[in-house]
Amino acid sequence: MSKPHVLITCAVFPETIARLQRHFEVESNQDDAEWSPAELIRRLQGKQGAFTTGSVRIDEALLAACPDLKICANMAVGYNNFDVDAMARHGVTATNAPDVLTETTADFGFALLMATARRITESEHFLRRGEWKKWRYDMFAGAEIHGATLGILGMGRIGQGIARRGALGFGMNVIYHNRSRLDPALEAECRARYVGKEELLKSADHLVLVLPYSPSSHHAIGAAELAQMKPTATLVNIARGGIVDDAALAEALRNGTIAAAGLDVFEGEPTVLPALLTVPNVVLTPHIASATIPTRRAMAELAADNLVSFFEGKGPITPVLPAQGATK
Ligand code: 8YV
Repeated sequence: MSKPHVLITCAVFPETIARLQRHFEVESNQDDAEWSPAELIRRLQGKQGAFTTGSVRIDEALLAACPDLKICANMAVGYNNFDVDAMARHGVTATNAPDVLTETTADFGFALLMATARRITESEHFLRRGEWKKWRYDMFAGAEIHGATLGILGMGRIGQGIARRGALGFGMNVIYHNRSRLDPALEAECRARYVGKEELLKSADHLVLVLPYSPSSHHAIGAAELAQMKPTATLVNIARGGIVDDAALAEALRNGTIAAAGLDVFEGEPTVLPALLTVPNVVLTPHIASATIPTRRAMAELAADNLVSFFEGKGPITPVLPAQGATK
């Protein structure tokens, strides 16, 4: 029996390719070439499976042009690069990579919060520029972390991980807002109190965004929301670009509406709004929240496991709704 054909759309661990080659005819992209939508469609001809990342868009036009495709396995927990309704219509299964990155990503969210609140990169740049001439009582004075109020918008697994770190590690008062409230036992375990969005914005000393991107979360934090925050507050976005209105944020950072921001994700990334590059009170990282080798390995392995399980007829391991179980 001939093996299914799979396209790996990005550079991955050599062992991931080797594993997939045991099961499939594989075309890979170890040069990490930037493929246009037309090039991606061309390469997907005759392929039944695709190994994707969060930057590979799977939409109606692509699906209509790739009739052989049966499954796309994302090496990411977020899947806003998938038009899941279109995938369901075309009978293409979508899978993501949840759980394996939760703690690593929560660690990074906390690291970014601390770097932002304690002005770590801003002060490092000052030092590297040779501007450190003497000690001063208020030099790079930042915001307290321990005992402060930590606000979390989006209380899924990663949000819960951040809540635990804040409450248990730093004695923070944790408040959160989410589409739905956690059950009381989980709330108690995370030591987090549910509040409305307005109270979250007004009360948080540090606000961390961990909600998925969807049309309804587009610009969930814009000029109006930033204006409700404390002028001493920090904002951290490890969720998705587009949840924050980056132009409004650059303006808010410049005029002191809020004190500082830490951003791992951007609207239109990898392009970053030039206005953000010139404000000093923002820590910028290139979408690396899940970037540790063990975690990236686990993400790649789960994406590969999904492809193997699917083509062995056992079904996808971590399907994404609403295309759950949809097969061709
Ligand atoms: C990925 C992420 O690195 O999992 C996610 O949703 O944002 C990151 O962990 C990125 O999406 C590449 O696939």
